[in-house]
Amino acid sequence: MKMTFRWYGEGNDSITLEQIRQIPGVEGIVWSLHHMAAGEEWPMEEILKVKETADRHGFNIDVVESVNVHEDIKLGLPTRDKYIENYKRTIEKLAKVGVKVICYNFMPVFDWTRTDLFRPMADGSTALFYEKAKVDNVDPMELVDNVAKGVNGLTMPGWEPERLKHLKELFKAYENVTEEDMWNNLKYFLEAIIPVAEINDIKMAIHPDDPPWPIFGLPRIITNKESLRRFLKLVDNPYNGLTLCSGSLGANPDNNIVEMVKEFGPRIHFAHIRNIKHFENGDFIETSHRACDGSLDIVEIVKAYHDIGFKGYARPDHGRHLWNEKCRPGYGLYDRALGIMYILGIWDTCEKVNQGGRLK
Ligand code: DNO
Repeated sequence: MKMTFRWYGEGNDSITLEQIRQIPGVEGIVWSLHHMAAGEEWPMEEILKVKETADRHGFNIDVVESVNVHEDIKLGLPTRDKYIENYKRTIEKLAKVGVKVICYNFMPVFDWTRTDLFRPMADGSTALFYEKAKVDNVDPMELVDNVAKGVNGLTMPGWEPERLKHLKELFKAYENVTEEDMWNNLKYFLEAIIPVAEINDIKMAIHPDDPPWPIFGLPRIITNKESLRRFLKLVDNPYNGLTLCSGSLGANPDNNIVEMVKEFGPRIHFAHIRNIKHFENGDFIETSHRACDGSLDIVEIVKAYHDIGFKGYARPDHGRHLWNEKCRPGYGLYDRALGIMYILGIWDTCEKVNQGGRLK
């Protein structure tokens, strides 16, 4: 397992590379050109700039999260071809600086969705929270406004104001789009890009829908084991793979992440590891990574990765906001650093036990 840390870029993150450098085990930063609109071809100079900055601090830039997919591709509009061409050109450019994995998602309109970005927890920290009844009843415009207020002017992937300005039109465009249409549109996209990814030795890794069920009447298709199986068969090629996000898929208590790690192992190119706690009414909150703090057994999940000899990339996913840190929701320094130490603690213990070492 190669440990990474998501970083939003120079001037766009409260955390510095010097700070990340001091977290044990981090080999690379997970990055993107966050100001690029979905569908645009990424400029080589800007890619090179990120590479130089990362090099100076001794990090690899092997994983990009995300190269976003233009809505016309998800909708299957005739205009999709030009955006797919741009996507291919971006893949080629990223290969030139040694990128190995591209994470992306195929969620209509919204990326991840929460109702509360700073929900107070009993210990005085705050965390991302999802209130089911609220999403079931709220006008999506209101939710977008709340998120915009909560982030204090910082960009949030998936919630770009530019794109969400057109929310009404977007909803209209999806009105008659079914799940089967989404599957067809995804297949069309994959058939076009996977051969380019393969030639350029870049593994594509789809991120599951978060939460893994339809919201606001929009179709969502990457939600459980069956859909992951179907996805991998759409284009049955190792370059067509997964970002297995424990917290996204784990929001549905029926999803068993350990089983997924075992079944999809070689096709998992990127592991997002985080815990959440379910409530009976369908709400959930993002807890610390520790197994006993949430509903997911992170010990078993990390052990499953170890058991399959996972060689891919991993990152701690969202963390709580601790010690009054001012940061992007879910992306503070402290709790993600603690998460890494927990994950590596489990990993190192598995290593030692496997080598016949005794735990004294
Ligand atoms: C949330 C993330 C997602 C993820 C994208 C991938 O923090 O897990 O925003 O980066 O969905 O495209």
